[in-house]
Amino acid sequence: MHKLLTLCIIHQRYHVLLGMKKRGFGAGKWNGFGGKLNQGESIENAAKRELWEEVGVTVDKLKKIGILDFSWQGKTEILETHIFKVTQFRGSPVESEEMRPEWFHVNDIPFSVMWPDDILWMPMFIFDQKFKGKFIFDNDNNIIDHELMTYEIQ
Ligand code: 6U4
Repeated sequence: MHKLLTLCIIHQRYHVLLGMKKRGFGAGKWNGFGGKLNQGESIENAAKRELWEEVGVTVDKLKKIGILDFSWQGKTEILETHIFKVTQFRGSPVESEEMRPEWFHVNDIPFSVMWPDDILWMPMFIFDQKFKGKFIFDNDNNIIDHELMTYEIQ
């Protein structure tokens, strides 16, 4: 089973905005903002909606920077996650029921409290290098196999 997900990280020069996920999938981790698509929704619109719902900011322009497939050993589900960089937004980030936002310096990203794949692709994200890949996790969310490559998304 293939599911489409979005993941948006706001990047402004030396800082990125992450959210502490308060509930649901990945709770207790710092992560970008995003989630599943609603029925009939485009990937970009889903990304914008999640930014509004989870952190209260409005975005006109998104830059797609990566596509990663996440899956788990012994399970058929693949989470095809479209990763976007946001450099301009309106409004100020606010805490929601799902996320507590915080700015981090790019040299001080809390990788030990993030999904273990993030440390591998975040440098490409920061340096605007587009990428694609796949990560396979065990039941404790450790990476057991992965592929990651630079890639020109149209
Ligand atoms: P809802 O429907 O909002 O309750 P929830 O369980 O909160 O669902 P979901 O599925 O909407 O979460 O979104 C999961 C989010 O986590 C997406 O933005 C993608 C992101 N995510 C999933 N696996 C990840 C991984 N390995 N690394 C990463 N982000 C990941 O950086």
